[in-house]
Order: sequence, then structure tokens, then C-alpha cells
Amino acid sequence: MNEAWYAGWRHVFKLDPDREISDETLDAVCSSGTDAIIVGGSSGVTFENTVDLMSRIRRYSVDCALEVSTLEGAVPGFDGYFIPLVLNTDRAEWINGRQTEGLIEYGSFVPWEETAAQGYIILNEDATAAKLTGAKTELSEDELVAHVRMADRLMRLPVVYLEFSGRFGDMRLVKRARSAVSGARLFYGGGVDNAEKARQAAEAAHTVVVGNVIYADLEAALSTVAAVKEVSADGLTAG
Ligand code: 1GP
Repeated sequence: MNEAWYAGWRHVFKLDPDREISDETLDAVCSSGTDAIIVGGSSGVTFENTVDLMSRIRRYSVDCALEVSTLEGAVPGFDGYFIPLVLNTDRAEWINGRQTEGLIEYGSFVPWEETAAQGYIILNEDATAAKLTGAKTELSEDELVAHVRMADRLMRLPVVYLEFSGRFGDMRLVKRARSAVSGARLFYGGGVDNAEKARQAAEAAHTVVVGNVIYADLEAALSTVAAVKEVSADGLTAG
């Protein structure tokens, strides 16, 4: 069977090209045992700062993917590419508009085997991404499940991403979403800033994305790696 390049990822660190990171911190993050680094951000992403961060991460063997959110920030040389489609907005530019513009420009150069669409469901109204995209973040459980089924069953997107960026979400809802997916991998990101939250997120989602705490408390960020890895892939803590 042909497994997707991100299929085995349980823990991922997300680095923002628009934020400063020292060589020491980057070394710790890339050598932490995380499964991959995703480069991406909601604002201030340019070709220059993306190339710069990519070339620094490239000194390490860790998998490195780019989440392409702007045309300017589309940089060749990553191991993989994620293309976010925001599902809980009525602004079409974020669902398929900008993505189509990207394909008009770069469609012949896309490494399709290493490119995957992410069905983004943004659930924290305070997140920059929610404001930028006009996401309808107040979803009932039924509405959330409907969005997940839209992504997974109708659109057959390979990744569903529950984005709580900046706030730890309701893990019961995340589990509910995971039980609703059939083929997609469920990514969870938002407010994972210690080992305990990492463990809870790992019990709920297939892949746990850790971002902000890298810049706020490196030791706490690093502790999330082992915490996620201690939870087996089906969400049961080992031992
Ligand atoms: C952000 O989902 C990621 O896109 C991670 O969220 O920054 O809150 O860890 P945090």
C-alpha cells in the first residue's frame, strides 16, 4: 500500500517564518524526536523568510513540510506541501479562490505526490487565522461533525485540521471528530503547552501540532514530544 508521506506523524512542531528563532532553539526543536516540522503562519509570510527558515531546518534530517497560505510564500525544496482549505467560512477566497490562483501560477510545478490538501476547521475566534478568513468558529457538535464529513467523505480530503491556535480545545469534541473521519488523518493544533495537554491531545487526534509554546517556553515545548509518543496510535496510553 502507498502510505501518505505524513501518515506516521504523531507529533509535529509548527514554526512561523515571521518569528525569530535562535540557532540553539531550532537545534533543540529539530533534534527533539518530533516526527516533522511544519513551516507556516497566518501573517507576514514571505518568500525570503520562508527560504531562510527552510534552509536552517534543512541542516537536520527531520521531515519538513510547508503549509502554503500565500502565493509569495510558495517555496520549492520542502519534503511535502500542505494546502489549507478553510471549510467553516463563507468567504470563497479561503475555500478555493486563492488556491486556484496558486494553481494558475504554479500548477505545472506542484509535486503532487508530496502535496496534500487540509480541510481546516478553525474553532478559536481569537486566532489570527479565524479573523483573517472570517471563520464561523461557534459550531455545535452536529455542525462540527458535518464539517468533518464534508471534508472526509464528500471532498475526500486527506487531512482534517482542527485549528484552535492559541487556545486548548475541548478534547471530547476532537475525539468526536476523529470518530467521524474514515480516510482522513485528523490533525489537532492549539494551546498544547505542556506534557499533560499533549497527552490529552494525542489521545484525541491522530497528529498533534505544537506551535506557540516553542517561542514561550522551550522546555515545556520539548516535553510534549515524549508525552505524545507515549500514547499509542489508537489513542491508548502505553503501559
Ligand atoms: C497553529 O495549530 C497550530 O497553527 C498550533 O497552535 O500555536 O496554539 O500551539 P499553537
